[in-house]
Amino acid sequence: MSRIKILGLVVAVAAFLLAACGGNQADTNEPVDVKVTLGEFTIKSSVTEFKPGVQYHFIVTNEGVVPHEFMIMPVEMGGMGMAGMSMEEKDALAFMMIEEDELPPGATVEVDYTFTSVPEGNIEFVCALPGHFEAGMHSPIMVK
Ligand SMILES: [Cu+2]
Repeated sequence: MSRIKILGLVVAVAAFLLAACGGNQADTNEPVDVKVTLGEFTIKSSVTEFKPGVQYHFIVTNEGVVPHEFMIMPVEMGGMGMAGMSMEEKDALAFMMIEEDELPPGATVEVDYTFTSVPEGNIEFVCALPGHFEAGMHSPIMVK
């Protein structure tokens, strides 16, 4: 290949990359609303697929009759490790959390969160109050 052809190729690749970056930037300008509903013992979300670098505006409502909490965290082996963990250990694993004090019945809490990278493992929305996870209060999401 001649030097001119290689230069042309480099310019074409650079132009393509610039275009791709521009597209991503447009996406991140507006936060994406994510409506999450907590109940006994369910977590429902309007969005279950997330992209790193995009700002998400979580609107979390407790429609249940007891307080709940909301966490985004890795759940290994279908949550089998969760039972042996203290609340502090679970909290330390969480990417983001809204504590039960802030989510009494009927409460709505809004929090912005951006995934900085694609996390390893199975990521789920979780309520880790004693017995709640086991009763079904977790819901898998995708970050890719
Ligand atoms: Cu709960």
